[in-house]
Amino acid sequence: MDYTETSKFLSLILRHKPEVIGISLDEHGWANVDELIEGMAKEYPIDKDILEQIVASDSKQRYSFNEDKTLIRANQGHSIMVDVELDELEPPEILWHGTGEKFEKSIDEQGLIPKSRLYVHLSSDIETATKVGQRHGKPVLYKVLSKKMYDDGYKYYLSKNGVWLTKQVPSSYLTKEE
Ligand code: HQG
Repeated sequence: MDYTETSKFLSLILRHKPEVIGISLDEHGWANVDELIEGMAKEYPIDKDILEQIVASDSKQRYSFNEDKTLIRANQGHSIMVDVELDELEPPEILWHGTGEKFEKSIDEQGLIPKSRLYVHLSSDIETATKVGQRHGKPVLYKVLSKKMYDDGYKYYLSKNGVWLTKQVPSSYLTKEE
């Protein structure tokens, strides 16, 4: 069974719109597993075993359970104000951001901003950044001077599933890979 559509819906609920199924997330982004399954029942009927299977097999490890598996949350990517207790860390020298050509002019002027999400998403490898960029059309790659930013006082976070996050990247820390 292919649960791609179910997983996309799960992302919508746990990152953006829990109200769609009449549930809410707590301040740390957790949803109650029983409430979630009940709320999803009409459109995407699943049980706890299937949910566990989706979480375990997710290609980007987008979700986590708490210890006793009564709560679930997305590891990153939120647009709603939750604190998923991200690890604040020193980033590598360089990180990558993939975007679409249509955003290039605006990014060159304003730098990277989170738009609808809480953070700007950065990758440690070019391949991942390219894939992220392709979601927006013809991909454009930016190299981010992350260590220099960090040394200048900007905070960096690493999500549980390995995505680097920061609040913004001023254009002075960006170069384009032609
Ligand atoms: C762009 C996926 C104009 C930014 C991926 C991006 C990622 C600007 C778009 C995660 C801008 C926002 C996030 C500016 C930034 N002017 N455009 N100043 N600054 N942008 O989807 O990074 O599969 O919110 O470049 O793997 O594409 O969902 O962010 O193109 O980790 O788990 O505004 O989503 O993960 O788009 O993707 P998004 P993103 P999942």
